[in-house]
Amino acid sequence: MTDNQLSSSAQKVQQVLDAFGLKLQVMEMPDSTRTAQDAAQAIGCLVGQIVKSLVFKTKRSRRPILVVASGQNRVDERKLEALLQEPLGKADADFVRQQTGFAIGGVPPVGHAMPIETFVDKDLLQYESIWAAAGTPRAVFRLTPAELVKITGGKVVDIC
Ligand code: 5CA
Repeated sequence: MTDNQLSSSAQKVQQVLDAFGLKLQVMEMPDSTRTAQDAAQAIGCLVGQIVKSLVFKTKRSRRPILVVASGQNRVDERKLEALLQEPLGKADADFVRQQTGFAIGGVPPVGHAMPIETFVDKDLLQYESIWAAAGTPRAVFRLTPAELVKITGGKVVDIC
């Protein structure tokens, strides 16, 4: 299914999606999908239907934590700390790149350099379909909330 000419980062994500056997198709858009707002505009969907992939870093163990959140929501770090039972430090752009293998603006919910403990914002579950980044600031793919939960192995939580 790696048919259309995807950039190498987007191809990597397509291969990971193919491995799940879910027929999910990465698309590279003519316009930027760097932010949730950009992506919603480029796709023609609600901002809430965009899956933001936000990387956090635990303060003591310095582990990466991925939160996939609805594009209109702000993650409440206090709630995340309560779930983790650990304070959060700051994840800078280098940490995100190092842990996921992707640059901010294109971080996909799956296919990271190493598996990352993941939480799924429950607000995403209200939509029939949602859109996530696929490795670059122009690449996205459409999926259902159930598929997102499945491929991330994430825990659905109230985190906003
Ligand atoms: N492609 C779109 C959605 S399809 C996308 O990736 N959106 S995003 O929201 O998941 O990615 C941008 C996010 O990266 C921002 O919401 C912000 O939380 C985070 N971010 C932006 N700049 C920095 C930075 N300098 N350090 C750490 N995180 C950052």
